[in-house]
Amino acid sequence: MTIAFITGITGQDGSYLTELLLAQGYEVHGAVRRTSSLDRSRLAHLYADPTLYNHRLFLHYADLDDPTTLRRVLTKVAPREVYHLAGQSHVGLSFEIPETTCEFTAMGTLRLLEILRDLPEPPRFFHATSSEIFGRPLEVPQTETTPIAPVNPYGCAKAFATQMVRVYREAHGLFAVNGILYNHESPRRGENFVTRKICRAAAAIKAGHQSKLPLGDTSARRDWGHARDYVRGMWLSLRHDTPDDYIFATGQLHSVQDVLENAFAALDLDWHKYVETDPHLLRPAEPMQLVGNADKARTTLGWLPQTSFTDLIHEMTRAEFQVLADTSIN
Ligand code: F7E
Repeated sequence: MTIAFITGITGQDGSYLTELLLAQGYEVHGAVRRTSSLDRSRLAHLYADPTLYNHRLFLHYADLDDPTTLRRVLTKVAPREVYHLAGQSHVGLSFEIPETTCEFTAMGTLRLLEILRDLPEPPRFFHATSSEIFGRPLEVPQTETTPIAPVNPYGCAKAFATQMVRVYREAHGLFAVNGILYNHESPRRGENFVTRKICRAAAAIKAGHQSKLPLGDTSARRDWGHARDYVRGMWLSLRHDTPDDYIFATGQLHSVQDVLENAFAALDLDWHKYVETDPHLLRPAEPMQLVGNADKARTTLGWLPQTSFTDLIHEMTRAEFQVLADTSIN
């Protein structure tokens, strides 16, 4: 049975990846942070299954700022594959907490690489990096060779980590892969990312629980796909013969307004009546034209995104509405 280790297992991507790996027959171990809340709702359906939890799915207290514990856990688990998904992932927030962002996202990745390098049999390593490394790119769409030019602390931290992964691959011979992930969403997305925020608000407005939706820049455009498609890319990239960097993207740009239109239309609402601009939600700098060319992942790994933008936003909106309907019944 192949053993995998996931940092960030309780997040959106971690939960989809865990489902995928368990379905492929893996034994899955995840690092969790000790917090006062035990809310790991994205994994709840998996630990409720007595055939999985503590049989093929294991959680360990370990964190990126505690390399001694991380080393001990990794030595004991001896995984064949490590998926590194953890980090401070909110771009807007990275302007407020740049040091924490760099500590976890940049230095945390370097610490993990150092630990892996020392293991008797270094595992294959996947690093979830981001289109934010390109910032305001010279090329549209971007490829794996587009120069790095981040415009926010989060992008800088990811740029450092991405380049370190390349260094460890080339200088130390680690099987280390950068997945350059464009925005990827789902009903499990964190509530302060714009797609989830909009879909939740549309459902709450429809149910009469909310009347206004404050937003930042609604003209901002992103390349949005479904998280389930992106975790399949992560897995495929570690099964390939050689380690490399891959863009995972849909190749299509949509605006925040397009998200609004699709989410509100799914519930027969007109978004213009509810949206207001909140200057606090405008970012000091916005990246431009972040849209990816995933040809390399398609030709080398056979990866293709399978969910359209419209289907994604409709799925998210329906899921929010269903949660409210279930709550009102209970
Ligand atoms: O913002 C604009 C905002 O926070 C998308 C992370 O996964 O993808 C994600 O980063 C756009 C931006 O995602 C609001 O200014 C307007 O232009 O959903 P987001 P993000 O910043 O693109 C990349 C690839 C990552 O790697 C990150 O980890 O929407 N926007 N109004 C807003 N954004 C938020 N959050 N909230 C608003 O009210």
